[in-house]
Amino acid sequence: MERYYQEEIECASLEKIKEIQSEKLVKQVKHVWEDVPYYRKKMEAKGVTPDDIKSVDDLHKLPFLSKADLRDAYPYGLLGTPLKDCVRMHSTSGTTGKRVVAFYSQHDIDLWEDCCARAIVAAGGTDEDVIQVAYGYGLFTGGMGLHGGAHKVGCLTIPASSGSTDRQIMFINDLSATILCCTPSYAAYLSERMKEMGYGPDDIPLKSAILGAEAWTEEMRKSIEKTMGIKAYDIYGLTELSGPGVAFECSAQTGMHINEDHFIPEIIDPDTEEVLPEGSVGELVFTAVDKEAFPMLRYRTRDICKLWREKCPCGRTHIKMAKPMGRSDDMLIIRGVNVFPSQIETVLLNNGYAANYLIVVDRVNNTDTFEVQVEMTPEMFTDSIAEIEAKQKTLVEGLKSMLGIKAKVTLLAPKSIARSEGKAVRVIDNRKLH
Ligand code: DLL
Repeated sequence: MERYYQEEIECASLEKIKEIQSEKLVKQVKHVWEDVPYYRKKMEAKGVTPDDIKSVDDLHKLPFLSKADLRDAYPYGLLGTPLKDCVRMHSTSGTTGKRVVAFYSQHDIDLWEDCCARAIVAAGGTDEDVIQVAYGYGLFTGGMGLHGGAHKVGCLTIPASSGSTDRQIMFINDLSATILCCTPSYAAYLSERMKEMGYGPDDIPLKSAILGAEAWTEEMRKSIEKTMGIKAYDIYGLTELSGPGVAFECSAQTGMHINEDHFIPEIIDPDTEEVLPEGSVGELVFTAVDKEAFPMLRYRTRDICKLWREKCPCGRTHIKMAKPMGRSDDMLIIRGVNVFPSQIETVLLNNGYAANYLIVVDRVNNTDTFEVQVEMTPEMFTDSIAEIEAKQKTLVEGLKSMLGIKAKVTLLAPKSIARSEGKAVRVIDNRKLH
């Protein structure tokens, strides 16, 4: 039987959701107009006042916020409450060096933890579970966010933080951890280590994992699920909006439900800023309608995504988002062609490689060079030049048919690319185009 953390709202009718969104939006717009002079100025420049916002249908009238605004207003210019009412901050890297700093009141922490608790329950979590949080604790939101959610659900929480892989594996086994929370690349690494140590899927006590903070493919999910004998759920979020838990996957594993009673999503054309109809691919924009201390309205995430509504077998009614397909700002344009790292990963995994790869882009004599370095798995490792060349050729062809451009492929020995304990670095762009 499907369980929910907050059933009434998670399964509310569309009509009810719109009513809640409208009521909260009207209140939130008044709040920023009165308390955030930076945003009020933006509204005035666009000729909008709180009187123009009567329901969620008026959302498009409001100005956007972007990372550039966070930089301009750094550090306190977007605060919605006096600093003395804030109880926490988190931070992440910004676009040009300045870090993004986000602030939380106790109310904001509470809502954020509720969102994470919804995700944990959707992944099968109850107060009987032992949850190992292997996202980084500290300025990054992953650790503290899932930690707070786990407490709300009543799980025994292991605040492992990231790193110390052998210790992670010891706790998973000795304390019979049933739910693992970390980045998908770290989950892949943990699963690889456990396999090497001789653990088969049936020896590992874990039943599920809640993985997010970076892009990962279906192929990577299947491989993690198989190696550890678990179900792996996606979770999405960003620091500016709170952290993990903006959206999460349910047992259907077909897109993530957005917690739309707190975050109203839109999809826009990143160039024209025009709002696109449901189902279109474009940039994801969120309006946080409950946040007091750091009230983000129409925040441009730069994540390229798609939204749709469907009758989900899990019973939740909230709108779904696809796995982000890349970012409108870190999408690579190589020889004029748009390239998403996830496309490359798909080709590699479909050809039996693990997600241990680097994309290296440079510009020589005014022409882009494009190299994909990937590790051979221990099973396929060989030092026969002929065999290596044949394998490289297969990948070059696979990438060509996926992307339409030719890449140089370099096969590396197993374990030659440094493993990440947090978000993996997959792209090295030496072109310095910005
Ligand atoms: O990564 C929050 C988080 C922590 C989410 C733990 C999930 C789990 P930031 O460091 O601010 O916050 O990075 C936010 O990461 O705009 C996306 O580009 C990317 N991202 C987050 N979750 C996913 C995901 C956290 N499930 C940025 N799939 C976002 C793909 C993701 N990309």
